[in-house]
Amino acid sequence: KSTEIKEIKYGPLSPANRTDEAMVAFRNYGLGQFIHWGLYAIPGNEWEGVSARGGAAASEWIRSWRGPSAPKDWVNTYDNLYKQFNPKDFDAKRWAKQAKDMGAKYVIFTTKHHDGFAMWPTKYSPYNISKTPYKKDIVKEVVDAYTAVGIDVYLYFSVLEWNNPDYMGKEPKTEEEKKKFDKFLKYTRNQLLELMTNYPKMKGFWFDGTWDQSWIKSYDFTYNLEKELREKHPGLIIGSRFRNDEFGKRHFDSNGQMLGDYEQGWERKLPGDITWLEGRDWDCVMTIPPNGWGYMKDWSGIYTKTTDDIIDMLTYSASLSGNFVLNFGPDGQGNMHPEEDKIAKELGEWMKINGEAIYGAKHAGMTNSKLGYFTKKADNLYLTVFNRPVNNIVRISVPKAATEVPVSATLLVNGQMLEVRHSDLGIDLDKNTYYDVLLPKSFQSDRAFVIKMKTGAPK
Ligand code: FHN
Repeated sequence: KSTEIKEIKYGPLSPANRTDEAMVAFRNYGLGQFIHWGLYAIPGNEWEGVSARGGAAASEWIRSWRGPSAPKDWVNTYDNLYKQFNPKDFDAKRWAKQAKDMGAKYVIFTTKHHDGFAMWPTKYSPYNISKTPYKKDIVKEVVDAYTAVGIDVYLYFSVLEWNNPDYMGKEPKTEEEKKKFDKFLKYTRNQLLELMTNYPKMKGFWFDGTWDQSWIKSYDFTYNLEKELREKHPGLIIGSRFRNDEFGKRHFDSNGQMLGDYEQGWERKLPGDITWLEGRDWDCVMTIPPNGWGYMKDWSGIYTKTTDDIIDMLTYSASLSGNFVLNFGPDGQGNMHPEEDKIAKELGEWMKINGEAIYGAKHAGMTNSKLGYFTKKADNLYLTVFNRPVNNIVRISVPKAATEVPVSATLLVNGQMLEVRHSDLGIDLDKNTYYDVLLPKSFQSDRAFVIKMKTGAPK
């Protein structure tokens, strides 16, 4: 890895680790909700009884369904779905209440996915919600309903558009191609400015579909566009997926500096450890099925994550100072999948009791525990226990030289004081010493539970 620092003209446009109010709020969210909703919710990953599984990458990619199973004239059928989009059960207030009860502090909503269909009445394309039987501005309904319950709204925006004749994935070469793509870039800028103007309460963008050469080579345009967006919406938060430097480096520029306010690379995956972090902000976005962000009618035959899986990933993310964003894919009528309703309810019940160990909590810098994950907030140290020791002794490993050690402990769920003892095992080979928190046998829990500790100087 060369250590030579490159001269970069199109590097970061915002300081690392911003300390303004908007960014501090982002840093402390802990839990978010992603919603993928659009025309792809109508087919729900199948058509006339034929599953698109195997023929299309994922539910919201169903327009790209190819191969022997794909229905005849499928793309044309898909592009005309807007004529039947009329979600009779859609109620943004109901979604917002569910998210509030789940404990989400922010929501990321798909204003436009790769199919180019706009969920708001954009002036810049006829392919939008106003042309459907539903007619009304869904983005406005979502922004207003979620903001009203105190959940910050971020707008997902796909740059690439499969249906747009001016879009091309490859780098424009001929004069005609350059003219077309310039028109597309202007259209993109217009839509982004329109979204910020129409929905001034939005807090940021979650960009996607920025991996093609046409966009990557437009680094001068994207640099100036990001600058303009930030100037016109003070405090705006933009992730690392929006643009790249002049050497084509995405997420992090050629000197390893993050290109955006938070790292957006953790999609359906989580960092192995803290080393990559170096104080950066990040979010992990996660589907409940293995893949598939939009609605899927059929969840059979695949592993779909349980509430306990979600709690594990959420707590793990917080233990590495990141936000965890759980995805929901409502159906064509505006209802969440029953499994999503169930998980939202159960997760909310857990967060009501244990959210203190997540919201605003960060990496604790403790020696990893095999029992669960540490988070830290002010002088509180939390251990969320997933693997309860059979002897009820929660042994915490602390470097012998540590100046801060656990000095008292309670169960977060009921405030019960727990005995803490220093068990110096005298193992000379081991630079650590141990503090044991003793769990009462009488305490039982069918989900992960949190031990809240105060730390102080060793006695
Ligand atoms: O292609 C999209 C996909 O449909 C989905 O929107 C995810 C969510 O972050 N992003 C892209 C895949 O990386």
